Amino acid sequence: MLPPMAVDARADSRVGHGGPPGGAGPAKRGSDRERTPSAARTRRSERDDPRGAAGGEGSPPIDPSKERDRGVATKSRSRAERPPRFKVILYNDDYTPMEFVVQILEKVFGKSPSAATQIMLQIHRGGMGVAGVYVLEVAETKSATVLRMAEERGYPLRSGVEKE
Ligand code: TYC
Repeated sequence: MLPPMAVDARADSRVGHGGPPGGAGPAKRGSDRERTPSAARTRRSERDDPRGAAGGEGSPPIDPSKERDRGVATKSRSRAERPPRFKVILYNDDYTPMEFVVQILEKVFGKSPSAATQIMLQIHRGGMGVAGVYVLEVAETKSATVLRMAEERGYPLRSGVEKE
């Protein structure tokens, strides 16, 4: 017999199941529960902020003129700025063995065997697929590694880099 709380938690964990198609992997019950409980949200009463999303993560409003008075650098760059990301794309061909593509996805892109197989099949059926997303330099290095490894074995596997 489950205590009432346990029953509630299980009901909560079913909320918001909207993963990508084909995501038939094991359900991450733990993380679902962390993300969804409304109880956890209401507990944060100190962040009861009527400004909502416009207030930006509950940080106090910053008056740029005051910042200048205090000699704080105020270059107008957004706090959350991050370098652009680039997709490494693999393209299908008729000759590169499936096992080799799976190996590449595991070794170069750090995919699990099952994720690597799914991505490879997606490329095989759809013509191309995303092996991973990185900052430009990393994406280019990985793409070059793919081409070199394929070339070494005489496979025509192609890869490229595209802005996300
Ligand atoms: N189409 C290839 C075959 O049938 C397999 C393959 C998959 C090749 C993905 C390239 O990026 C690729 N052997």
